[in-house]
Amino acid sequence: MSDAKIYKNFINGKWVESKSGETFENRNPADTSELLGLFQKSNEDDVNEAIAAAAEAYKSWRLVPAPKRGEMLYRVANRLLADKERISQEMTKEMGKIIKETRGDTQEAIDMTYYMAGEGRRLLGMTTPSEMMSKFNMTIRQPLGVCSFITPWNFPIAIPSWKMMPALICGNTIVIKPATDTPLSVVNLMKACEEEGIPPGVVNMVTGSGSKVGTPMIMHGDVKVVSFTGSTEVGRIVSEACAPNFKHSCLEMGGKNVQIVMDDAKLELAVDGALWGAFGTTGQRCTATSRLVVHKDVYNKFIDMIAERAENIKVGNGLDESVEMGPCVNEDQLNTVLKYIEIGKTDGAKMVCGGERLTGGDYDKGFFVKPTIFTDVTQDMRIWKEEIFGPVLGIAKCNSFEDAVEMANDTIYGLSASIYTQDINKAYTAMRDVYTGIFYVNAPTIGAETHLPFGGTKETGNGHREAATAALDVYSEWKSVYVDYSGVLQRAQIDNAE
Ligand code: UN1
Repeated sequence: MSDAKIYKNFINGKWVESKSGETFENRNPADTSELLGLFQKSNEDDVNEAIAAAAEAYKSWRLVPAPKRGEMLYRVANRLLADKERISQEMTKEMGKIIKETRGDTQEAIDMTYYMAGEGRRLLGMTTPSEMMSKFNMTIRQPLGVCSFITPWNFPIAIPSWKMMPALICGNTIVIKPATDTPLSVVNLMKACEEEGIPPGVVNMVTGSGSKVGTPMIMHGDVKVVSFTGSTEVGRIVSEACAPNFKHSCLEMGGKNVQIVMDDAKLELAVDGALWGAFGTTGQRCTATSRLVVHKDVYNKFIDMIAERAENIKVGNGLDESVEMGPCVNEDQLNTVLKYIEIGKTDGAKMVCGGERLTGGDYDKGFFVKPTIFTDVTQDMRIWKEEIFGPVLGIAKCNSFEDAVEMANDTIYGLSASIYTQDINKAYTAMRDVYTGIFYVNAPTIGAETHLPFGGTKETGNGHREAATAALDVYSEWKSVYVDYSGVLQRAQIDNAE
């Protein structure tokens, strides 16, 4: 056995080994010879223990005044801020995205934690008049209990924080299963909670596979909310598993996000936006720009401009500050990207740059692929329809603004969209008519801020939103409270007509 560092599960305030006695490896996708550590290959017994701890902790955590819970979250945010550089470096090593982006990821978790800490002194309900005399009406938020979180690898600490912080401030307790590619970032989040005094059992982490850990986390009878970010395919399974017992589920799934470029757009700006949207995070964002719809009058010019720039994107190890795009997260993801490149060619799209794995020298140590652009993409092609989750951008031509809006909506997904135009009427019309959860004007499809709702329409989501106060609706239920201080029986809707 190697001398690799062993990371444990975090259950009831303690770091513990899995009952399975087994571990799995976490390697650097930019250099697979680098082993970051061994993590617990957990099973249902571990999940049951974590959920029992969370259920027990819930009894007292729900009664801690929300401002006190908020104070604890402020300390957790301060801790994350103090450790930001280390956390970000470790994230780049386990996930591959460039260091500027992992700093952004960590910052998103810090922002979310401060934001939800502040909610501790709000969690606003409403008071409203009663239809009867001497009666007082109000609404209060009540927590639900134990929440199970299944989180992805593309935002290894931000997305866990989007789920955890609103759940905690509302008074719930949680169990999280991080993606097997990025467990170290969630270990860092757990450590911050442990060091800043979040009581034992309030936050728990169990690492391992979807089938051995994720499934029991969803099925367990004491779990009240399941929040999942990942593919629409898996989200559908989660949704169906939750349905029989009416367990709440919050699902954040696929995207096939579009950037529209009109003939009056500032083309340099639109190219900057498309490159960042398509190739930032190696295209591995659910908000990534994977479709570009460009007006016919600027189509050829735009393609020349973007292809040249994409060709010169510096790909490499994300710890090198000058690198602009890191590797794919793992071999499977690389193979998916290469498969879609072949599909694009077979379907008749024209490849104008990229299209292959990067090899030679340090590239051979990791899962690197060139930023790839297809033009002449049509609406019947698979690269137009299917989420790729990699650095592959498809460009299609539109004849008019109306055409562009129709094409933007031609997808089963509805996460993010953007339009580049100088015409305010077109911008507002697109804002109204493109049916997504997030919309940008003269900005790329990525880059959501933590104090606005995050999520999508159609097969991207199931009606919930993460982040902002919208997240509180996932992790609390309304209770309407009526206090009658008249001293007599007053019957609503019946006898108040006198
Ligand atoms: C995701 O890809 O799942 O808006 C989240 C953005 C980021 C979050 C992306 N703030 O691109």
